[in-house]
Amino acid sequence: MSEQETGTYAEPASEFEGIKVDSPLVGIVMGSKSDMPAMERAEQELQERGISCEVRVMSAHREPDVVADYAKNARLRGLRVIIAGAGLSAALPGVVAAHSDLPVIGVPLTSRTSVAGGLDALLSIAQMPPGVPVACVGIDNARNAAVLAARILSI
Ligand code: RP5
Repeated sequence: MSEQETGTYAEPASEFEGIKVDSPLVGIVMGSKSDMPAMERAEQELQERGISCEVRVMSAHREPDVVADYAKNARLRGLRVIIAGAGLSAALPGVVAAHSDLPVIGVPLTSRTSVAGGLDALLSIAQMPPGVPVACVGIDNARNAAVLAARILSI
């Protein structure tokens, strides 16, 4: 007999058990663990605004397949904006944008061997080819990436 016929219905709570309702809206990714101190400012800003986010370390050069999978699945997983920080030849934001149509905000970072105070990363992120845009905030300004993400989300 069907639920309708017996008049007994499954508890809605148990039906939805395991479905995460507060899945992250913003993905924060960075090319190396060494980028964490700078990128934590983006996480902090989003948390203060009550915007759910996730933080991952993945390198466009060292783990290209991981980055491609993450970017390809991002929209399906409920992400709406991706913040990507990297230093040196900062390919991460551009590679994420190549594999996803979500808005990508790049954060150029300084690192131990940066050239011209991070200008290497700034140009790597900003100089994307036509049709594959990446927004670019100031050097080491991960907080602004979070503020921009909030504006994109209108939250
Ligand atoms: C970039 O190289 C990373 O984003 C980082 O800023 C820089 C140095 O990385 P590590 O050598 O510290 O891992 O890919």
